[in-house]
Amino acid sequence: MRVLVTGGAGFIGANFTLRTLAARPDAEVTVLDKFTYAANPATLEPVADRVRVVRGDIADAIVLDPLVADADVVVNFAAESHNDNSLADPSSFVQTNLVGTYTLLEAVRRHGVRLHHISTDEVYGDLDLDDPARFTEETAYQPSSPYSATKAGSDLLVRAWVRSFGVAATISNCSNNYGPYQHLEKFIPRQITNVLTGVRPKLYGDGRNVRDWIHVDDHNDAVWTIIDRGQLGETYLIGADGEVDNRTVVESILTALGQPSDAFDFVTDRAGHDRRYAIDATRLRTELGWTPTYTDFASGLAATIDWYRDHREWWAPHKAAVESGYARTQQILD
Ligand code: NAD
Ligand code: TDX
Repeated sequence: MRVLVTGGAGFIGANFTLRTLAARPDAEVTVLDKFTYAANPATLEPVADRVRVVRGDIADAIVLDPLVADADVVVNFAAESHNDNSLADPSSFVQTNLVGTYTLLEAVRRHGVRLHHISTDEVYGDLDLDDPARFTEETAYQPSSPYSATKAGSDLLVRAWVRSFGVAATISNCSNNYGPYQHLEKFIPRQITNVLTGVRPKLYGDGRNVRDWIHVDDHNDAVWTIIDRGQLGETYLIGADGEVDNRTVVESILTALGQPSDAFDFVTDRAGHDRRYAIDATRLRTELGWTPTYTDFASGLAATIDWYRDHREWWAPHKAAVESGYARTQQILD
């Protein structure tokens, strides 16, 4: 099978590429990636002889067209992905997440190629901490940030192209991923590498916001399950029952790295900060038979801490720039 992985040099797409090469000897993988600040070229270097890597933009139809024509399936991970950046400047989010997805849809439509579109649970907005509800495929879209609004729009474009033009597509909306090769701007790698470099972890707001954590390998196994057995035109939620509040995550990282569990700072809260996300993945489990491997967040987090401790060469050159960017907008609160 010829697989085109857009955004395949970023966190989830690169893990998908590495896992596909390891588990699917029949797969021929091409990565199309713009190599924005979020891509780390070091991630795919060890497999450079087994993957064709093209530097290009999903919003550029001329680059995209021959790659799509040559594929059996396109898996679209390419996106601007960080909420904080979308608050500072939404323009690249509109361009890549909306115009890019539109350009990709037109290419798969032209060539009759199957698409799987990767999306997020943030399209559903947020839940109160004491609300027993979780998101399902039927929950109404109510995105809060420029990032989640553009992801919601991209999902709606995919649905319209399915209905109006018969494009063969599926969509998945996944909860927060963690694991190796995640950019240092994101919560878990930021705090692990803070502690490893002698900087105190930084919690937004009161630290009680809840995220529903899933290991990136479980997300990517679910994506292959949907490509193999999902119904065309359908949406599947992906989650592994991993709800934890941010303060607990930071305390666990500090303890695992031998620091006092209260050695963190509270900083300026994120504007419009979603309170809680929670996924009900019953449909994926019962209809398609997917189950996660990492059912214990604590052990998945421990493995991730070990990975960052053992792979300083992957992240250390980028750490100072990420922290100085945050220092411009965030103040430590008393
Ligand atoms: P990431 O920021 O680590 O990687 C995104 C990749 O896309 C980068 O390699 C970047 O260079 C590339 N890219 C950006 N604009 C591009 C363009 N115009 N053309 C081609 N490539 C482009 O993001 P991630 O965390 O790996 O997220 C991947 C996908 O998964 C995104 O669609 C995101 O919305 C979705 N998602 C992420 C999470 C999460 O927890 N990280 C959860 C659910 C869904
Ligand atoms: O330094 C920090 N301190 C902090 O308290 C950072 C970077 C984050 N946070 C909080 C904000 C969130 O409540 O931690 C939580 C997680 O933050 P992010 O890593 O920025 O993730 P989130 O905003 O939840 O979005 C992520 O999951 C859904 C991904 O970045 C999205 O791409 C995905 O769609």
